[in-house]
Amino acid sequence: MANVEKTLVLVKPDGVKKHICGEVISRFERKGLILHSVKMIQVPEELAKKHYAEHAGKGFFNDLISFITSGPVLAMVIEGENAVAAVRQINGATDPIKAVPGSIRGDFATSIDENVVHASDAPETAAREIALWFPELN
Ligand code: FUP
Repeated sequence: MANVEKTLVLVKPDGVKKHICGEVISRFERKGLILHSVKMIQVPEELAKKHYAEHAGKGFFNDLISFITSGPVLAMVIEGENAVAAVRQINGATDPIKAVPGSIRGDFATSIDENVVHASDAPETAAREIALWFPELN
């Protein structure tokens, strides 16, 4: 297998409340990706701010932090060939209204501020985010 990658995926509080964690995991597994590590976490504010550091100072930053800390999150490391791009394709576009039906966001969300899932956007981001959410793997 060429280009095996790991990527960080979160089922955000809205996804956990909708009881679709299993559905989300199924979609990755169906694609042939592997569930490498998984945990439920009540996100500390400090972790949330580090995770979303690239958005610090933007108008929606405070709402982003409030939302991700509002309830339990399912954090996982997904592994497989081209995992970063494959997971983002399965998740669909950031804005659920632009996400195609059949993608997670296209099927389960209507609003950009509650869009069910997060996934790393590049291999370098994945390395940073995995170290942040799963320090025990280092
Ligand atoms: P993504 O790479 O798909 O996770 O999306 P971004 O890094 O661009 O945005 C991170 C999160 O910020 C998104 F999941 C939703 C939220 N967001 C807003 O709430 N409003 C915006 O205008 C843009 C992003």
